[in-house]
Amino acid sequence: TPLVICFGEGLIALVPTTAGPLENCRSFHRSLAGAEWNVAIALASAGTRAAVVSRVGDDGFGRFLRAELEAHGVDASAVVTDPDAPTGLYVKELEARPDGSIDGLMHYYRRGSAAAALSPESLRTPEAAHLLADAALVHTTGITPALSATARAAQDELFSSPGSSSDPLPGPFRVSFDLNWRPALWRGREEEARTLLSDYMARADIVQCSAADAEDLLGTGDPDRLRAMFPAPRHLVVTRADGAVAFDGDERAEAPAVDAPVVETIGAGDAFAAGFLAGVLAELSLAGCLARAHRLATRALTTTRDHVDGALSVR
Ligand code: KDG
Repeated sequence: TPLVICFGEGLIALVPTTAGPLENCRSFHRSLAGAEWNVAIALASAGTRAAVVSRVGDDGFGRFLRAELEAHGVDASAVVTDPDAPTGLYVKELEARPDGSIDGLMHYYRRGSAAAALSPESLRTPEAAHLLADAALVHTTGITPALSATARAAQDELFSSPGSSSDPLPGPFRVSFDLNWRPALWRGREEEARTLLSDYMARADIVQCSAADAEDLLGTGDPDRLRAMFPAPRHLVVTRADGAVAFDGDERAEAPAVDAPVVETIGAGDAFAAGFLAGVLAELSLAGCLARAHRLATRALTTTRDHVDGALSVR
């Protein structure tokens, strides 16, 4: 069965048990986060072979993250432990809106993290090279190149044709890219982000993005306009609150969002992305890929965090 490698930072999420300013929050729920790690776990849970190439600190958080991958059947052999740099984390600040819903603000504590030291060498450790040689697909996002210049250099290599390098990566593999626009990681570098992330979108084989992220970064969230801007990727998926539109070459499919009682929105976008990839690898029809994506997203939305102890509890 095909192997998917997910390349990016695993994080610890600390989510307060009560809403309100952080200065008033005494207790926090700890879980696994990181878009690419969520995708790996959702893939493995859906029966697709998945591995993560990444770095964690030599600390309790890093050991927890690695153990979570292993507990969910994700290959963690290419997750390097950095003896010096810490595992990155984010803290969520919850605000109760007047209508009773909860809004969350993310505070990142990840500069100088172990994963910020991801680099082209990270793709060439014996473990990573072994996995890349076996990979059908490498999945990454717009978050990874924001981490550092070296992480970006590694990501650039995944998107460049093997012939263009004197030290090519093992392959061939297809590349999957989920835009995951995080303005907080690109402050003051928005133009650079726009150029770089559009370039990744143009070069990937499978591209996924939310309409809101595309609108904010590229000026449009309209699926047909985005398809006109990015005709090259075989698959392009644009998600909206009310449903998703997917393209496979000239084919177009649309599926309304599944109506489900929402218990937890955390990680639903990543579960959706994983479901679509699993569908593509299983060679389902385009409508079938969207159905699988919605199925995994719905499972994430309707499962409480405690049931999965963070497995899908991200965003
Ligand atoms: O997609 C969920 C991510 O936003 C979350 O896991 C945190 O990876 C993360 C990030 O860098 O924002």
